[in-house]
Amino acid sequence: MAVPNKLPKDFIWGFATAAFQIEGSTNADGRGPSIWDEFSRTPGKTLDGKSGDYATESYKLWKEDIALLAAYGVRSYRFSLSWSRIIPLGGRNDPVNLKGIEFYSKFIDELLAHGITPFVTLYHWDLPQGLQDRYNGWLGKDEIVKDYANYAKVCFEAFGDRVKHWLTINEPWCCAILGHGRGVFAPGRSSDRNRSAEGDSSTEPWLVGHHIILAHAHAVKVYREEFKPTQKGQIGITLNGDWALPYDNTPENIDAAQHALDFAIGDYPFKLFDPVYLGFYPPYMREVLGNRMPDFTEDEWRVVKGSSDFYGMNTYTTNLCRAGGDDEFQGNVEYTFTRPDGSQLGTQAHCAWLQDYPDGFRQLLNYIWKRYKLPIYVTENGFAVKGETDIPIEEAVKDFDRIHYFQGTTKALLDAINHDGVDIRSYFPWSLLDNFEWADGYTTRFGVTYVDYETQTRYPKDSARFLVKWFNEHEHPEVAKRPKAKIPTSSLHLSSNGSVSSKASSPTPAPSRWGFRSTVMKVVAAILAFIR
Ligand code: PNW
Repeated sequence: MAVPNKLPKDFIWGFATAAFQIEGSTNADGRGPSIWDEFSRTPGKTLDGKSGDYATESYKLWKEDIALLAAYGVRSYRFSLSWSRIIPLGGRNDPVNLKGIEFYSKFIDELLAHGITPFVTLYHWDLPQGLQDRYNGWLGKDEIVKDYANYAKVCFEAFGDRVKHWLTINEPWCCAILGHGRGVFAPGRSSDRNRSAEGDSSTEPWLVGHHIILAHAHAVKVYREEFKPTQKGQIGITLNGDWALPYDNTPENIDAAQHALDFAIGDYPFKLFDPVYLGFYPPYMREVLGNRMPDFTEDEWRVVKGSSDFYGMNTYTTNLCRAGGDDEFQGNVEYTFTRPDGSQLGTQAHCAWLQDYPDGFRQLLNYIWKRYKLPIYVTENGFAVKGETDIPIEEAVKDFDRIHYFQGTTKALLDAINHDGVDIRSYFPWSLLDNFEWADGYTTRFGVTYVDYETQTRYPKDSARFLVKWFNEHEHPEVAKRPKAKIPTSSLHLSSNGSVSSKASSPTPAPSRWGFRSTVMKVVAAILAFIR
């Protein structure tokens, strides 16, 4: 029998974003500050010196964003809630901000009105500054676990009647290692005194990771005990992890790849998240970390083990691994994309850590499925085209390298499902929009939609068209077909109120609206006419 080339019936796909990367409006409607507000405003912390104060202005342009999602015909949208919009100071005894609840409530209703399933991340790195000031945020074990569980409960109460897909925490590795080890992400703590006045990179990342596991597990406990019986949703954590290949066939590098994998799932040395899935910390971790290694009490283990309904996977690339180096955060393995013969593993992205290698994606899916035996939700996967910021918009939207990346990953996804029998439930390319790429500021673009930050106009890239078409062709035959929507060539937001319109100094003259030929297309036509 021929292997089917369609997705399973309940498969969901859509695009992903995170609150701090898109919302802007950091002072609106009672929002409290988050650790990324302060960090991104501090000179030297982002590559272009820019903060998240405007981002893609999605707090103001949320209806336009949803209209764009609807035009793409997505089934689902993965977005995150800003904790400090909902509880401005963050703590369990601090007031809840009804305006924050109202904003996300309207947002969810609008998604549902368009037939788009909300897929909600509770925490995507924007900790309320109030909690950082009060007890050092994720380092304050007892407090943060209780405050996070309370915040989660507020969200289940407010939105759980309509939200059936919850992610507790996005990529804890980044909070722990990048935020408290290397010091390049908020709150920027590190032993490196050139970077940070406070911090201990040898202990804090491990404590933060440990506390995140506990906070996640307690939120899941609240959900399962108090909400799941009536709300009937799914809840889990989402981890970053990339595939690892040996640099060459020497035994030590074959071992290194295995070590990197052992270390790197969740991109965490020593599989730090095995407690969640398997109920133990690998002994090797204790061996290496000695008395720096935190542990759970018996009561805590009971809450932690089995605390994810699924495996949430964010994955971008594959690393060639060589034994050696002294980077403990990488498990003392060196990563490269250059093969021994000097050739590259794949196409280089704008950011140094990413090359295109779709076979690694398929292998990782198989590895995770065999190891954890839980359904996999792919919650992020994407590519930043090199130099996309430095070229005119009309060239940037022809994002061939990103299309190539998604051609590979969509095929790998389908093969993993249909040939290999891996239970995969979702695929969310990162990202709906170019956006605030953390320490890179706005210099790195991951969007399938180009954002002109001067005007906040959104221009669908060719990769968006590729993905929309691919999913149309590969959805299960029994999934109700949507009326064919026309993807707009661009969307200039209605120049309504506030700082958006006042700061917009548009290089594109006439506001082009959906259904009209956009300025870009006119420019392209003019260039073509000129060439001919
Ligand atoms: C993820 N690395 O972050 C995040 O979940 C997104 O918010 C982000 O925009 C996206 O991937 C693209 O970077 C990562 O250094 C940040 O390997 C850094 C790394 C990996 C993922």
